[in-house]
Amino acid sequence: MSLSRNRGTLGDRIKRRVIVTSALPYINGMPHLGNLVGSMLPADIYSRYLQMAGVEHIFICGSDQHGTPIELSAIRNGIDTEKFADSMHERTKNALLNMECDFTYYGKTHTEQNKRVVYRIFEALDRNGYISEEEVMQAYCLLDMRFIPDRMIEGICPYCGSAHARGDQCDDCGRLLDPQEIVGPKCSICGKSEIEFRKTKNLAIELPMLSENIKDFIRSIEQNVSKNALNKTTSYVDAGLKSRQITRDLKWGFKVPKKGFEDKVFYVWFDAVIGYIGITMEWNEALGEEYWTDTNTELVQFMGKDNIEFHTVIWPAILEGSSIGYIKPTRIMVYEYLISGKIKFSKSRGVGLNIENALDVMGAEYWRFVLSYLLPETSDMDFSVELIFEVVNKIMNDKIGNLVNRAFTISSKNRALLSGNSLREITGRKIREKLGIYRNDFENVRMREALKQIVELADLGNEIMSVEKPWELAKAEDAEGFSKVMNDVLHICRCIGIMLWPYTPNASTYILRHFGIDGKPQIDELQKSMEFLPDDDIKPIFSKIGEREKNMLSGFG
Ligand code: B3M
Ligand code: ZN
Repeated sequence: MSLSRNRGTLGDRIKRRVIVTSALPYINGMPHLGNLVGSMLPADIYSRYLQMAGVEHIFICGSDQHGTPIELSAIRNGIDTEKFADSMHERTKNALLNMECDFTYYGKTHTEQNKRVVYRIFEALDRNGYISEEEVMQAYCLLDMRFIPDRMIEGICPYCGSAHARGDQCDDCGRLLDPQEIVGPKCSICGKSEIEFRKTKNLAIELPMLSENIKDFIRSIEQNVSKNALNKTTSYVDAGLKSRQITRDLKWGFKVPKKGFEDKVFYVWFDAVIGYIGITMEWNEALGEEYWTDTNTELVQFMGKDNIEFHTVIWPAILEGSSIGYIKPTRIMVYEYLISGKIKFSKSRGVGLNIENALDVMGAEYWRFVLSYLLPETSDMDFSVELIFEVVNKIMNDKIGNLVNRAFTISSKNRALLSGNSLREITGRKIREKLGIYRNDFENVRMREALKQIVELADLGNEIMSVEKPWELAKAEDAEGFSKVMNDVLHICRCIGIMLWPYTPNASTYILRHFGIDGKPQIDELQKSMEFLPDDDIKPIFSKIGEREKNMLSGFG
C-alpha cells in the first residue's frame, strides 16, 4: 500500500526555490549549545526536510569574522587578525560539521566576494541618498590611548538594568544601545573607567527615511515571523527609528570606499547581514546571483532572539534602500534562549557547553535530538541534566531505539516466516495521519512538533508489538500472523527512518539501509513497496547515558 496522500502538492513544491540561512556565528569563541539551538540546528533540520521533500534550495551559513572581540583576541594572542579569524573559522566550521550540519556552503565574511557585494550595496545606498555623515562621540580610553568600540564598553543597561550590557546592545533585553546610554561605562580592554567621549565622523544609514518601507515589509511577512520578533519589531518601529552608523574607527574590517572615510571600516553588522549574499557568491557567483535576484525565491532565515532588530529592521532597510533587486526575507524564525541554572548560555561570558566540548559528552545525534525535542520555539527553555537524561534514555532509547532494534532483530531471526509487505488498513491510516501532520509541521517550520510525530509513531509500533506478541507467533511458526504483525511494524520503522533524517541522519541512514534506501532519502520513497533486508548483526541506533555523562554535564554548571 502506498503512502501517496501528498503527491498532489509535491508538483507545486518542486517549483519552489528556497534560500535557508542560519545566523552567522561570531568566531571569537566556540558557538555554544544556545547558539546551535537558536539558529544552525533548526536551519539545518529545515533544510534537510526541504531536500527530502524534493524542494530546490541552498543552505547558507558562515563565520562572522569581523568585529572587535576578534580583533582584540588576536591582539592579545599576538597574532595577525586575519590569520586568527581564519583559524577560528576553520575550527568553528569543523565543530559544526561534527554536529552534522549539512550546509550547502559554510563560508566566511572576510572575503573578496563579500567585500564586492558590500561595496556594491553601500554605493547604491549612498547614490540613493540613504547615507549621511554623522559627527559622533566615540568612547576613547585614556589608558589604552585608543578609540574603544561600542561592544567593548560594558556597564548597566539603562532599559532593563542588566549588569552585562555592552555599548551596542544589551544581550539580556535585546535592546540596541548607544554607548553613551550605558550606565557606569567601563573599557573592557583594561577594565577601567578612564573613558572620555571624543568627536569623530562616521557614516550612517538613514532608517527614518526608510521607515515606511520597513513597516510595509513587516506587514507583508507578518504571518511568517515568529511572534517575539513581530512584537519587538513593531515596538521599535512605533517608537520611531533613528539613523544607525555603519562605519567605525577601527582597523579590522572592510575599508570604507568613500573620500574622507578611508581610515574607517564598516561596522561588523553591516557586512554580516550582507554576508548572507557574499557567502552565497563565495559558493557560486552565477547561481548565487540567480538565487538572490529571483523574486520567486523564498528566503527563510533562522536566528536567536538577540538578532531580531538587525534582521527585521536594518537588513530589509539595506536591501530596500539599495534597490539592487536582492530579495528580502519571506520568513523569519526566531528562537528563544536555553536557560541553564537560570543563566543564559553566553559565549562572551563563557557560560555553558560549547559545540566542541558537548561532543565529548555524547554524540551529535544525541544533542540534535535533545535540542530539537526541547527547541525553544515560544519561550525560554530550562535546560537541565535531568531533562537531557529523560529525553535520551526514555524517548530516544526506550521508545525509538528499542522499537527499531526489536523489530529488526526478530524479523531477521525469523526471516523464513516473513513474507510480503502488507500493511493493515488501520496501521496504514495511522501512519499517513502522522506523516501528514509531520509534513504540515515542517511546512510551517514547527520542527519540535514534527519530532513528536516520530515519537508517537514509535509508540504505535511498540504498542503493536506488545499487544500482538510476534515472538509468540514466531514460536508457533504462524507465518501469516507473524508477517501481518511484523510488516506493520517494519512499515512504521521505515517511515521513522525517513522522518528521523532531518534530526538524526546517521540513525536514519542505518534504519533505511535495511530497506535498501541509500544516501539522502526522499519522502516519496515511502510510496515504493517495502522490502526488509535481514541482518544478523543488528546494532542499537541509540543507547542510554549514565554516570559518566552525568558527571561530565554537571561539570559545566
Ligand atoms: N554574529 C551574532 C552571534 O553570533 C551575529 C549574527 C550575525 S547574523 C548576520 O550571536
Ligand atoms: Zn581601557
